[in-house]
Amino acid sequence: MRIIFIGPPGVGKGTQSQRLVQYLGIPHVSTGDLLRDALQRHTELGRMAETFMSQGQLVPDPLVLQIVGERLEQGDCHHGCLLDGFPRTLGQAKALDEFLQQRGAPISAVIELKVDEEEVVRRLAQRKRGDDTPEIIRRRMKSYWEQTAPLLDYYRKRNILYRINGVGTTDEVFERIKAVLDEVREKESQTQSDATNAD
Ligand code: B4P
Repeated sequence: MRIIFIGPPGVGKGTQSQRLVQYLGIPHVSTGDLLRDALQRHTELGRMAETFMSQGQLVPDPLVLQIVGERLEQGDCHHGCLLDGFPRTLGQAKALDEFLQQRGAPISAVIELKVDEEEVVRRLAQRKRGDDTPEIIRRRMKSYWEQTAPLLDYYRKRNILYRINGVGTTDEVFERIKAVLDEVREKESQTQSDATNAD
């Protein structure tokens, strides 16, 4: 399965992804983690990304596409993965479509996690990561609504968008996502077996 997680900063994408990849047996591809890792290893890409991340801005598409492209080429991603925080712009979404089309690898589902802004600010204030200050959180929110939220329509039109309430305990939220993905997985295996029977 290929799953995309979309939602504003601090909505719980990273938290839920960690549990879902264990449940689904697919790798977790988080662009936030990949960029932070590049930064820690002092690579040139990491240094360039830091300027944007520390100011709460999205990292430019070419840098993100380079780092994700390299990750998705690795063998463990060939049969599926969970994309956490990618794509975040229309340019990234189109580049991903092209990449997957060339490999005959469709997106199974796009999960939109939703919580209200007050709750997000409260959660992030507790985490205390370098980019979790009130001013930077506001900028990250702005980037989300301007650049990432339009993607919801892009995937809704393709009937692969599922909206999940992210308020509640992590167990409750996990159960909601799991129920949706179980259904998607069931449909995928039905389609596969229909195709096999038709051959
Ligand atoms: P990310 O690392 O993706 O971070 P995020 O969106 O802020 O966090 P997430 O939603 O995963 O929240 P989490 O589960 O951790 O991005 C960081 C930066 O990298 C971006 O601002 C951008 O600069 C750059 N970047 C990344 N991808 C990019 C891309 N594709 N293009 C361009 N730039 C990109 O949860 C947050 C907190 O809430 C945690 O402390 C958690 O414990 C808590 N929490 C989670 N679920 C909870 C629940 N149910 N109840 C209470 N608390 C909960």
